[in-house]
Amino acid sequence: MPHSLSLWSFSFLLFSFTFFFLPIPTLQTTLISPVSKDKSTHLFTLSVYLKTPLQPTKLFLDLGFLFPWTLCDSKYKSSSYRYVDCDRTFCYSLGFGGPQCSNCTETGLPDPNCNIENRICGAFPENSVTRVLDFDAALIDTLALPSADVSTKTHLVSLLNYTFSCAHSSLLRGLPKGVTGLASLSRYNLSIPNQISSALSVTNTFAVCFPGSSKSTGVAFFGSKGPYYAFSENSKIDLSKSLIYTPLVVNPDGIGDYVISYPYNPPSYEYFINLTSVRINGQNVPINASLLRIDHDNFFGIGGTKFSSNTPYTRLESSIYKSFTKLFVKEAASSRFNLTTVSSPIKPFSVCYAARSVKVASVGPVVPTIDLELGGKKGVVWRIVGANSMVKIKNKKNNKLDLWCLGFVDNGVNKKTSIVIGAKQLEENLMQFDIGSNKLGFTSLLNSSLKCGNFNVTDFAKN
Ligand SMILES: *[C@@H]1O[C@H](CO)[C@@H](O)[C@H](O)[C@H]1NC(C)=O
Ligand SMILES: *[C@@H]1O[C@H](CO)[C@@H](O)[C@H](O)[C@H]1NC(C)=O
Ligand SMILES: *[C@@H]1O[C@H](CO)[C@@H](O)[C@H](O)[C@H]1NC(C)=O
Ligand SMILES: *[C@@H]1O[C@H](CO)[C@@H](O)[C@H](O)[C@H]1NC(C)=O
Ligand SMILES: *[C@@H]1O[C@H](CO)[C@@H](O)[C@H](O)[C@H]1NC(C)=O
Ligand SMILES: *[C@@H]1O[C@H](CO)[C@@H](O)[C@H](O)[C@H]1NC(C)=O
Ligand SMILES: *[C@@H]1O[C@H](CO)[C@@H](O)[C@H](O)[C@H]1NC(C)=O
Ligand SMILES: CC(=O)N[C@H]1CO[C@H](CO)[C@@H](O)[C@@H]1O
Repeated sequence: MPHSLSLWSFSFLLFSFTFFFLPIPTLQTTLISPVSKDKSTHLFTLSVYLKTPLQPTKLFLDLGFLFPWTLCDSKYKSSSYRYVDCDRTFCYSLGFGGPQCSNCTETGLPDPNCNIENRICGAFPENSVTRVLDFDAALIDTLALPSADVSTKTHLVSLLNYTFSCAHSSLLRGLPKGVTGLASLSRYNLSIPNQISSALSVTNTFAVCFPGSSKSTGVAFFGSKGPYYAFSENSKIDLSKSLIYTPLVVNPDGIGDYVISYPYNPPSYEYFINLTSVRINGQNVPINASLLRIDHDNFFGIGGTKFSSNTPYTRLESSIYKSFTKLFVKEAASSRFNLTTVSSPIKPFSVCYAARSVKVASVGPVVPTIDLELGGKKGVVWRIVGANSMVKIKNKKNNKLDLWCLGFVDNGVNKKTSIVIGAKQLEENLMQFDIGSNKLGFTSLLNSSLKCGNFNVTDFAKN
């Protein structure tokens, strides 16, 4: 059984890196990484450079899993990688899920110096989509990302001590085609934003814009609270100025977030927000309020609302799903929209309309707006319009009647988190995760002339 993560020792490790080994702190450094949408899984990828010499690498972008991992097989060629010598306490403190030592024969890495007597730190990487767990080695190698600084346009900034887990190719099953690992953007110490922040002494903040189409490219900015420049009609717009803020809530109970289990209960490293009510076309969705709160009483952290980039559509607890869809259907039937559901919706959805009966405007299908009201300052609302609520389905049956379906799914009962906001609902929003001060900044919608593609980032790791 994997053991727990010891955080004090890990901070000690970073502490020593920070104060004794760091290169001279740079000026304001914003790193930029392309974000793309996978056509078949509807999940997102992040492009980075890895190894020596640097190789463009596509990773599955995950807001939730603890630490990054990468395929280490016979094709892993790099002159700069190294294992971490095993000392049980040290491996434990590294934070890859246990004090287990591994040996070099357990990874697929070709290692001419492999001596099975050389014990190295192990790691427990996990596929957050399929929830499959692996055991492999912890590895250190070079990660590099382009700098946003215009004066150094083609300049790459390197992290020489990027620390991640190796994984076997079987762990890639269920992830977008072409990816060779997972890019963790969680709150955990080993996530990519956290490693960038400590290695370069920059703010522990990242922003991400998930593209709404596999034909365009979005962006992730690391190490900066702005500016985030987008380009529209010959003008340059700093979108960090349009952000509105809401607190990021820390779920005190991380239990159940990952397959790996801990003998004690660390906090969740996922991003929760304080959703207090949901309105459809201005009408309140009746929700049992206790489902929206995180219940710490029994140390299970049940309830509440989080973001997840490993589920394509928002998942709602059953009773919420029922009242949500009921109200949506009622509002959509009102004279303003005059929409009647089809009798045979396409799974996993339950509310669909014939595409020809739905008008489409610049911000997507004209349907009732969904407002998520968030805690904190009054009036903070995350508005979901048609482009983010409806999914176009090419229907092969039923006389090829194309449909627009409400892109939310029933998550059943007894799941840890009541509302899991998925990929579809995150698209074409700029979201800033300020991990250092637990704040989320967002722009409710980029409009018809401004989308994630307007950050003008080119995906250098196209398959
Ligand atoms: C990376 O780690 C090695 C070994 O611990 C250390 O010698 C080196 O200075 C570190 N480099 C950076 C840039 O932190
Ligand atoms: C190294 O790992 C292999 C594969 O898991 C295992 O069979 C072997 O016993 C290990 N060797 C040592 C010395 O621990
Ligand atoms: C609301 O949900 C809580 C937790 O699931 C449950 O204990 C309670 O009975 C529910 N209240 C109503 C009125 O349904
Ligand atoms: C509503 O739609 C139905 C058929 O979809 C149509 O017969 C009716 O005239 C429409 N009503 C209004 C007020 O547009
Ligand atoms: C969520 O917001 C409500 C209403 O503003 C507030 O009473 C509650 O304390 C907040 N919860 C958290 C966890 O911030
Ligand atoms: C889109 O949003 C940008 C930034 O908020 C604004 O400058 C622009 O005028 C908007 N365009 C339209 C068509 O609404
Ligand atoms: C950004 O991309 C758009 C569309 O491809 C192009 O028209 C514009 O010139 C680009 N702007 C900059 C500053 O690169
Ligand atoms: C260096 C660093 O960021 N360490 C943090 C790792 O995570 C723990 C628990 O969240 C923090 O207490 C440390 O400060």
